[in-house]
Amino acid sequence: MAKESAPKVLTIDPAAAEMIKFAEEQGYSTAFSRVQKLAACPIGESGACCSICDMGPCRLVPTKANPDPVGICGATRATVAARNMARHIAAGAAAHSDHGRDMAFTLLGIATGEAQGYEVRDPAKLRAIAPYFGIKVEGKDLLKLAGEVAAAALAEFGNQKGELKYLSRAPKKRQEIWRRLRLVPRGIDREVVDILHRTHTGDDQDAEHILLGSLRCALSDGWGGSMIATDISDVMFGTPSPLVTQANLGVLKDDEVNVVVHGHEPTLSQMIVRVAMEPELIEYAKSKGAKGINLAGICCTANEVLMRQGIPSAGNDLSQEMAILTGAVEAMIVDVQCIMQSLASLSAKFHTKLITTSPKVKISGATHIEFDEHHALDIARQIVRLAVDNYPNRQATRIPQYTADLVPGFSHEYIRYMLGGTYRGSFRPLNDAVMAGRLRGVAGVVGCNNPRVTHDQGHNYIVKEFLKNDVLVVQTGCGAIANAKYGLLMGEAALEYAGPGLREVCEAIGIPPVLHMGSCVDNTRILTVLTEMATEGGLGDDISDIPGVGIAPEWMSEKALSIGAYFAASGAYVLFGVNSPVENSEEVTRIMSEGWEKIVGGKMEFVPDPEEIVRRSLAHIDAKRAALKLPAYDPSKWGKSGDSRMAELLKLHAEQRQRALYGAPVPAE
Ligand code: MSK
Repeated sequence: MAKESAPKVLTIDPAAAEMIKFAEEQGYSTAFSRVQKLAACPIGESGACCSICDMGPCRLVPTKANPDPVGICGATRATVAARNMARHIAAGAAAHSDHGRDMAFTLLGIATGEAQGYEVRDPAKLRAIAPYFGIKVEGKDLLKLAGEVAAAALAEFGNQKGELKYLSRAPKKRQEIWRRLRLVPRGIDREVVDILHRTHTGDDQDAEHILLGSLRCALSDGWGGSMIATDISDVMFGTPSPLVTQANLGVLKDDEVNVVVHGHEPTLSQMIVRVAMEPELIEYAKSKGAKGINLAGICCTANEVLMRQGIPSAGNDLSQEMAILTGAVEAMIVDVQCIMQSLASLSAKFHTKLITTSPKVKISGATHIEFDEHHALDIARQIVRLAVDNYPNRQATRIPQYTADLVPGFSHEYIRYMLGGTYRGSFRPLNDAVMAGRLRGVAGVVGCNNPRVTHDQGHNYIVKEFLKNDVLVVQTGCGAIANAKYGLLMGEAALEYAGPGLREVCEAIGIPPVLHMGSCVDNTRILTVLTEMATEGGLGDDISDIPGVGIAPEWMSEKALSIGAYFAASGAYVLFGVNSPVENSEEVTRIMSEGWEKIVGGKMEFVPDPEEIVRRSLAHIDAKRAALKLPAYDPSKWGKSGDSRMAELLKLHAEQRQRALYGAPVPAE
């Protein structure tokens, strides 16, 4: 039977549902309407299409008459699926890493005095990362050090031989595995090019070998480009620590100029945050009849300014069109990645100005104001002024009145501090909680939205199941916002959803049961947490020993595949929802799961059913506990600490909040 192209329920987000209904009534096209008309290509979806040369494209679909088809050149289903996967991973690694490169260039601009408006906001982080690049800190002033770190980071892209410097941050045992398997990335650009070369027609035609190459490329993202992006962003804009802010479309304001930043790189958005607070621009907005300037974000640019300045998020990936449908957005400013082309035609139906800003990204129909860090403040002012000028053109608005509070900003530095304190920062309490069984394990639930499955439902269901089972959850990207919208990133969520052991941990430390760790590039913060856990003692000596899993329930981007692959290569069990892009080859499916597990200790599986994801995850966590000879998970031992009356009151408060937000205890699953 043919698969449905769209889920029966499009979203669990009441704000998005309101906008979808409006779009349907008015005949506006959105991802939610297009997915109902456009079924996924069954050949491409399963990795059966080879289009890398002009003898094809060849569709390697098995039939009764030809159960094991090959391409015109003789390429097997395994080779084709592996090549496609490797190319996806290389594209994802390239996107993330290029983001890191841009951050390094801006840091260099700070050092040379050419990056207008930027500064080193976190000197301690700069001093902390310099030694990884082999740079001595003592006796150097900040700008000199910034220049040396930026130059060393940029050199990592062009390295031809040797090892990426950040690999030394991984557990020793992990580094040995990589060296033994020749998985050590040499230079970031070199590994991306290596994949594009070896997957050219007539090159590498051994599925296992192609996929090993893709792991090396992914590692150059996770322990290279993305980690550089995270670190240098922290240096320039500050290392995040918890603060309170809000998420969902209700953060847009009816009486203010709404400026929405969308994409990934924080360089321009940070300047927009700054200039939107300038009295002259606020006065200018007032002169146009608005009460002020309201900033909000979408996707990971949102996460960048959310966790550092508390700028609210209007939503995740599938909310980008919804924001325009409110009629209340004067300007949507986009940089790179995850920007739907449809924004141009949709915004043309409203007064919204869609502004592209990256030298790499233009969209027909959008206004292009090219970003250049040498004139960042001037460009940010020009853009905000343009948004203000557009306010008088606003027609009727329909902002769905849904918002939820969240506490983002759990950098690994903050987690270390909150667990131990200023003078004895440590991951010991976290390891102790896992060893005792208060925490059954840990999970990273990350990644995108995908309209082929119900918007936010996979994230929401899986996270709640983990909480119930005493699994501490960390999140990044659109997954974090998916759960922020339902109050799961607040302390009260521990009382409402957490099992007894996890609740005790949250009460003792004073944290939400779901920790927001940043944007997609910030998955590297999770690598650092896992490394800290592995080296702290008591949970083995490698990431592969830790009772933990990584999940991307609603993935859609190539970056997600790169993230999954670098976590697997680092020893983690990674599960993807939605569908399998290698389904057409049992061999490739097996290599990426059992095969990788044998050699690198981590694996990558594609499991569309969220219940099965939870089942496999918990089984894996329990097996890792058993391998470490930790006590079997027993929730009946926990939950007797704390002030039970206070817990009741807080639970009541949490229920009232949910009712106030959504009119029902919890949005339907
Ligand atoms: S934005 S890559 S949809 S997480 Fe980072 Fe969201 Fe996925 Fe884009």
